[in-house]
Amino acid sequence: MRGPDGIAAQAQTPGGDQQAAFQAYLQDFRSRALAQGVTARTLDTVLPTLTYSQRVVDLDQSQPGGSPTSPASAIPSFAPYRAKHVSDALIAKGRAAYAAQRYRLQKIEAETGVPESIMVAIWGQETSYGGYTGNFDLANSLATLAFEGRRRALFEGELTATLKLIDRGIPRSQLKGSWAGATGYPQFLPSMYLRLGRDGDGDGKADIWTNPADALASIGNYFVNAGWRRGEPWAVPASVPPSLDRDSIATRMNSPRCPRVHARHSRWLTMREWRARGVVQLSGPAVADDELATLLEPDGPGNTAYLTFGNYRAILDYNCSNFYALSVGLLSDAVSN
Ligand SMILES: [Ca+2]
Repeated sequence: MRGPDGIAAQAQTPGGDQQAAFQAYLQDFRSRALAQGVTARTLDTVLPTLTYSQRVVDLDQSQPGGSPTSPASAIPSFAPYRAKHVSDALIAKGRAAYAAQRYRLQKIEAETGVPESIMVAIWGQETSYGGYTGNFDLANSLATLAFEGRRRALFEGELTATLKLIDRGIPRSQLKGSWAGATGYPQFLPSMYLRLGRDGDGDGKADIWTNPADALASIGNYFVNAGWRRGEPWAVPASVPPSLDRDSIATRMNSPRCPRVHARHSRWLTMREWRARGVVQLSGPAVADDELATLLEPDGPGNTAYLTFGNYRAILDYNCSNFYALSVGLLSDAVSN
């Protein structure tokens, strides 16, 4: 990650012109937000408090996706990532969270088909089970990013959604999160909360900021929406024979969404076809012969490989990174064992 002393930080000093342009943008935005159904009362309360945040812009521009110079070949090893994200401490805290929420989780799994441990693992990966959820004021960050304009449609939509949450009575002091607008235990974007937030404890409110049951129910609902298939695993570890002809299993698909992540997987073959090629499941649940899987070798040939199923894509939908999806799955397996 580039430091805040990079070129971008020097090019845009938040002087008077910048703040004036930001205020002009907010005036334009106000009419669009009214048309979207945000109340004038909320707009009149929130908009005058917003200021352009150079820090948020610097963080946005230091993202890998924001720099066209990051080399595609520089894929780090999964092992150190795994050590950090599927640590003994996260597993132990996950088991405690799993036990504490069990009675609610069982109900959510029965309703959604999403495994209890997958919901817990997302909570663990996103915020260390609620330990850290971010301190950026959502309205201020999202207004800044919308004004900056690199992804205005996305961030203006999220700013509008944040104001709708305030309209619903959620206090602004609670609407904090990452610099990019992810909020609460599951790190939902505000629009995602409006669409997929769920009440998990029956009080009629979906409080993903302080209530684990509501956060877990909302995560479960997210996975239903992302196409999670009940009773099917996410992936299983596999051994790969040195003789495997990798050209013959190369994918020919070009995914429209995060193509680099999907390009690291083989094409889809059935478990029967994998076995015929000498790729053998090492552990995990029994998988039907005609189940389709892709082969992922996160650290290349000779290291641990995974046969990944349709449900792996639902985890990628939450956060499109192979290391993230593997960590969620492995933490889930560890928590439920
Ligand atoms: Ca609730």
